[in-house]
Amino acid sequence: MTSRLVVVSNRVPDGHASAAGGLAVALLDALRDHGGVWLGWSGHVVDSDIDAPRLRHSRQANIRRVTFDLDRRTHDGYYCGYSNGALWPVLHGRVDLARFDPGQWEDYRRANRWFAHALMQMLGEQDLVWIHDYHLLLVAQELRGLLSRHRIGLFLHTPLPAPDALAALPGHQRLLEALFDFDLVGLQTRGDLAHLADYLQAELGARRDGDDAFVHRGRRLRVQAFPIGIDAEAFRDLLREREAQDIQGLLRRQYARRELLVAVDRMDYSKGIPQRLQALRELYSRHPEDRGRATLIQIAVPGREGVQAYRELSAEVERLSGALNGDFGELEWIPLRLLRRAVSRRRLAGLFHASKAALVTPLRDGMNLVAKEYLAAQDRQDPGVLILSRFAGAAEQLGGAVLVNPYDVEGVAEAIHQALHMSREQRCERHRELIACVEQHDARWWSRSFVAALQGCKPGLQE
Ligand code: ADQ
Repeated sequence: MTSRLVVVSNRVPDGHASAAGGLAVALLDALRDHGGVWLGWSGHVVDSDIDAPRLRHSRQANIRRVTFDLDRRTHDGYYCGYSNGALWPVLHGRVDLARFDPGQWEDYRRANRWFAHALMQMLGEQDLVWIHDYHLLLVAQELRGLLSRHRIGLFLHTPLPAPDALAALPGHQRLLEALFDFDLVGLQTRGDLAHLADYLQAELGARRDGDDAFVHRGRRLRVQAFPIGIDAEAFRDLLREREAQDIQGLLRRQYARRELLVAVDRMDYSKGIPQRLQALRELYSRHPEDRGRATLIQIAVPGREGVQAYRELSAEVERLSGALNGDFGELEWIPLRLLRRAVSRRRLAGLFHASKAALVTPLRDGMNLVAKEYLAAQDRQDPGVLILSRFAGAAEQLGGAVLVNPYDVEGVAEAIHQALHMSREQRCERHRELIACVEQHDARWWSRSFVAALQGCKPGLQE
């Protein structure tokens, strides 16, 4: 009997693949293969307290969406608080930005319990459960408490820092011990895997069992790296659509005698946007010949505005971009166009295609799908250059990009200069190697590898 796949993530996308980000596309694909369910928060917050969430069901083709609302208290403590105010910064090595409020642990646990209860109402005996990300690290533990013997996997989309940084999280042991209630934990890179292996042994006293498993308190956990990919073909196909062609044509006309640089991120301090703007400033100071030659289009979609660090970042980016344009702009040219909003995937594909280089320079990133999307959207005969942070998970696979240290503004400025002046032959050579990797390790490869590994686990196995 084939098992149904039940995907669980904090949010469930609205189902319009053309508007969704890379993850949604990859998972919708896996769900279509298995005919499954996607469970998560609806995105709505209600003001009165909820005792138990009410599930809403809808269906799209052979995929069932099950969502529920959160009450204000849970949303603030679980989502804004513990998940995004404490866990996200710690996982990205930014302990300095983390806010630890003991009360929020209870909110996090309650929300994870709600997810587990919702799951138990719908799971069939053979179903595979695939949990996503740092918001839901306790769901397997809660499910086991409800006597679930399902195969339960977790994929962590963020990086996993060295044991010392993880240990800065108050109560880290109780959080990370709960990983042993999963059967499989998937991480983005081999580097993350090494950090987790060190943590499990040094901080929890877990015992290694073979190449890719650990045993602790009678439970066996498999840990493996599954670098997430994109649907490269589908992304390239967007270029044939009207909206993509219109924006390409418009940009080509507007920038006929200039080059475009592009950067696309969520407005998040892990993405290194202020450092990138400083590097651009450095470029124009060091290389006056590049002034008037290249404009950066920086698209940054705001989010998590309930968290103070995000409001501060937004203000800083605004200030730096104003200063850059004020100090270097000319009547007929500005160095930077900042757009603080989401852009449709078709327009993104057109923008990537028209750009001479992409600046993907996060300070730390689990993978970074923009790097892969940029490569997929290039003209193979005349491709642009990917400038990639060595601290993005993608750098482990895409070593042929122009790799930079995002903290080194002089180094990034030189890399942009190099990209602007790179010969077509060099660009083609680099792109050939990079796109081969993106196409081989695509979204389908990622989800199928994870699901196959999960299917291979013996559920609830005791030592
Ligand atoms: P994110 O931090 O959101 O994801 P990323 O990997 O870049 O980062 O994926 C973002 C997706 O959203 C991409 O498909 C991108 O095109 C799209 N996107 C981003 N900004 C946009 C904008 N302004 N307008 C329109 N679309 C936009 C988390 C982890 C990453 C990891 C992914 C997947 O933080 O490290 O790569 O999950 O595992």
